[in-house]
Amino acid sequence: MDEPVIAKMKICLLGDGAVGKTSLIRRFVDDVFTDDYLLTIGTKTSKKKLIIKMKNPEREFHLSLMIWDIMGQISFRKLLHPTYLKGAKGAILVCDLTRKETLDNLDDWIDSLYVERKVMPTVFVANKSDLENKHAFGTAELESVASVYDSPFFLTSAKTGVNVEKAFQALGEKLVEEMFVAGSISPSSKPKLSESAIASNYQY
Ligand SMILES: Nc1nc2c(ncn2[C@@H]2O[C@H](COP(=O)(O)OP(=O)(O)OP(=O)(O)O)[C@@H](O)[C@H]2O)c(=O)[nH]1
Ligand SMILES: [Mg+2]
Repeated sequence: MDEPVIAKMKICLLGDGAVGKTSLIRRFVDDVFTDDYLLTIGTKTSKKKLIIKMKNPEREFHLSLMIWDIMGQISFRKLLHPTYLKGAKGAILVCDLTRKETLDNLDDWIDSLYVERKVMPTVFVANKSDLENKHAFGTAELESVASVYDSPFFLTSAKTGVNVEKAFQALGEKLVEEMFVAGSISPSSKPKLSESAIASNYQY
C-alpha cells in the first residue's frame, strides 16, 4: 500500500444555540459528555486526527482536523461568520431532534457557508436521539434536507455517543473524495508530500 497521505484541514460545526455542537465535539475529541449547558462564547477550536481508509485504490489518509466550534445564538451569526468560516473545507450541520425549528434554520446556516465557497462537503446531524419521547421530527425530515445538499445524515447522541464518530468519519470521507476531485492527489501517484506541503494546499 502507498504511504499515507497527510493533510491538515479546518472543519466547523454550525447550527442553532444548544443543539449540542460543543457536546458533539467533546464526545468526538475527548469521549466525554456533561449535562451542563455552557454556551460557547465566540469560537473555540479543538484538534483531532482522523484516519480514513480508502479501498479502491487502497490508501490511507491521516487528516489532522482543526475543529471550529461557534456559539449558535442567532444574533451572533452574521457577526462571526466571515472569520469563522474562512478556509473551512467542510462542515457538520447540527440540529436538535427535540426542536423542529432548529432543522428549518439549517438553511440559513448553509447560506452563510456558501458565502465562503459555493459548494462544500457537508454532513447533517440531528442530535439528542437519546431523548426518545421528545422527538419533534425523524429521519425522513432530516433526509429531505440533507438530500438537497447531497449529504450523508445521522441521528446522533452526544450523550450516549451513538453515531458521533460515524458522522465525523463521513465528513472525513467526503473531504478525501474532494481532494481527489480537486486533482491535488492522484490515486496512482506515490506522493512524497511532506506535511507542510500538504498544509499549504489545505490551509485553515
Ligand atoms: N440528552 C442530551 N442532551 C444533550 C445532547 N447533546 C447536548 N446536550 C445538552 O444540550 C445542552 C446544549 O449543548 P451544547 O453542546 O452546549 O450546545 P451548543 O450547540 O454548543 O450551544 P451554543 O454553544 O450555545 O451554540 C447541554 O445541556 C447539553 O448537555 C444529547 O445528545 N442528548
Ligand atoms: Mg457550544
